Amino acid sequence: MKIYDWPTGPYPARVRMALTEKDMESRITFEKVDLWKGEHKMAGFLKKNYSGTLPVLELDDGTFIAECTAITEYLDNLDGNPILTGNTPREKGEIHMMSKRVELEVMDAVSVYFHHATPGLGPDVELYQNNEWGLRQRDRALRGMRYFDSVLRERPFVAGEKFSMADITLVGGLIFAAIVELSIPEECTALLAWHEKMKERPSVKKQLEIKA
Ligand code: GTS
Repeated sequence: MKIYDWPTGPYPARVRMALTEKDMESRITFEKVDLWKGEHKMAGFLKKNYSGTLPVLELDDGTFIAECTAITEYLDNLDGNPILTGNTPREKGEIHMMSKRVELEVMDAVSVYFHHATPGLGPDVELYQNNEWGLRQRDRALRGMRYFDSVLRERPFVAGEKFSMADITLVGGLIFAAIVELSIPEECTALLAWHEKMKERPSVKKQLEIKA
């Protein structure tokens, strides 16, 4: 299998961390797509993923799977041991819900802030920017961090008692927040403590060691 990605990118990081957690990296080859050159918006790449985003997984039969949630769900189920996306219907439902909530309230919000209220990927790639929308999403991301702080006051991991894809998604969101210099508010002590604990995991450590 092949993954088209940008190694330090926060979204591709979710897939890379999941692969490390599952010890599956040896089954994948990686091909870099240069975001700064806008290669992800060029016709050849858009045939692989209509949305023009990374990462994209290419299966050996030529099938393309885009969207981190779909890619990680596919990979997690491949070995018949879905430790990251849940074993029971209830676990699956809760993990999916919390992971989606992290996307909506933190990760995608930070992404909109980056693309709209900062120079983003530069004028050749950012063809439309709406500063006000970007700033609103920055504030949404900060509210999201406060929400996840309240969640983590009640339980050890984002979706409950076990580490899951929802934790990986929040780590990805916070990687993006650090890139745009959006700090976790200091009163979010549970979120900060959880983040420190996550940084000790080999999968997260490995991702954070990748140099741009
Ligand atoms: N919903 C998509 C997913 O979950 O896969 C979003 C993917 C996404 O936004 N990826 C970023 C991208 O392609 C990659 S990175 O910023 O994390 O490196 N951004 C480029 C763009 O122009 O949106």
